[in-house]
Amino acid sequence: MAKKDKGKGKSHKHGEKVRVAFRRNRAKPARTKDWTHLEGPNEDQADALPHVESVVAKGDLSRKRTIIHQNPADAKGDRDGVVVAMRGLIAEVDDGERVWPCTVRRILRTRKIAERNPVTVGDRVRFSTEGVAEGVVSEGVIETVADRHGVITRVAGRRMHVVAANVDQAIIVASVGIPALKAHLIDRYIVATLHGEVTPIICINKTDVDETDEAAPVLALYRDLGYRALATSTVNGAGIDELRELLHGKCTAVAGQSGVGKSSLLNAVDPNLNLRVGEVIEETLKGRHTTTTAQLLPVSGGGYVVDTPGVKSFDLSAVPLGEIEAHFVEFGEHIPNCRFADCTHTHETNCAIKQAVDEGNITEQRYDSYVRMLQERMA
Ligand SMILES: Nc1nc2c(ncn2[C@@H]2O[C@H](COP(=O)(O)OP(=O)(O)OP(=O)(O)O)[C@@H](O)[C@H]2O)c(=O)[nH]1
Ligand SMILES: [Mg+2]
Ligand SMILES: [Zn+2]
Repeated sequence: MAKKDKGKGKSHKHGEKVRVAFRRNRAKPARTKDWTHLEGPNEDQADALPHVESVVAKGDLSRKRTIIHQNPADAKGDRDGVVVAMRGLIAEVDDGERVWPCTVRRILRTRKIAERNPVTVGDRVRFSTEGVAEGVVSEGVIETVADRHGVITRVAGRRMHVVAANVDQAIIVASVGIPALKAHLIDRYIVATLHGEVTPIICINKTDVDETDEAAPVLALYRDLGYRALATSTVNGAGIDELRELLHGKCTAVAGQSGVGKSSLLNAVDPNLNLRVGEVIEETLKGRHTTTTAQLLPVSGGGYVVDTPGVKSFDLSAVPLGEIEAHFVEFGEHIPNCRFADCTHTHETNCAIKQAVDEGNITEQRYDSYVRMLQERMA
């Protein structure tokens, strides 16, 4: 597959054209490679799917959608791909050539019922396209899903929803101005992220309107805890280069309240992403949920991002109660010194955590966050 000039691709605007071009691409015969070693609906085998890394720019219209190397169908018409978006029950799967709308094999839906969604954005899947008509709602059927690492989970009502899978790190975006900076919310995102085995990175956006330098102490706090924390502005460009560097070669989910500027940040990092951003609405002081579904996108320079929709409240019921303390890194060294092995660090006497708070070794803010999360779960 001949590589084309990447710069050339970047000079073109995206839009509806992207999809049209992919449909045209279909005409390409692509059944040369031997994938028989991956045959069969076996999850262990599916796990051996080639690791998706390289972004091969194949010309002007494919940059946004080309997320895996060339990956022709095997003799049975099965292909490997990555789920780039979910539209209801339809998974949009990119096999490196084009995006295929796929349904999920019933057996797979049943097997993964506990997880609520058997397939989510970022999943590596094997799907069959044989005997499926072109241009209909679904053109393929997902047969297997590779084991996941790094998941972003959220609870919708009473059901667990995996927003994104195979994520290495999450940029937790908060903002100064509107919406206002809420450290407690950052702590909640950190706990949720660590629970999913994803590395959190804290980002405080809209620093161009930070007249009182509100971001600085918050950034300092998280840096002290050992987290990467950056200040950004899509208006004056602060921190954008640093953010771009952080995304390089990784799969990064971008999470945070609606209106903090997640999509704006991604557009600043890579203008070709051309994501929809919200309008400024001063009256309501609330985000408008401009991004409505998570989608996986390659960023120029290498790496992938999952832009996620903001949520109003962030439910932590996916995290077992006893696990919460483990996600407050600074608690770790003190916990063994609590008098009671099952100390919850709330009402107990001789609690090393409370003592550390008194002595200023754990901040009030972090301790309050912990207590709030615990109380909420016990209510
Ligand atoms: N002042 C200022 N405004 C910004 C900045 N970044 C984004 N905004 C504005 O914030 C608003 C929300 O931006 P979005 O990028 O849509 O926010 P989002 O986090 O993607 O929101 P959802 O998709 O609803 O979750 C828009 O009006 C942006 O113009 C910034 O650095 N400074
Ligand atoms: Mg958005
Ligand atoms: Zn304790």
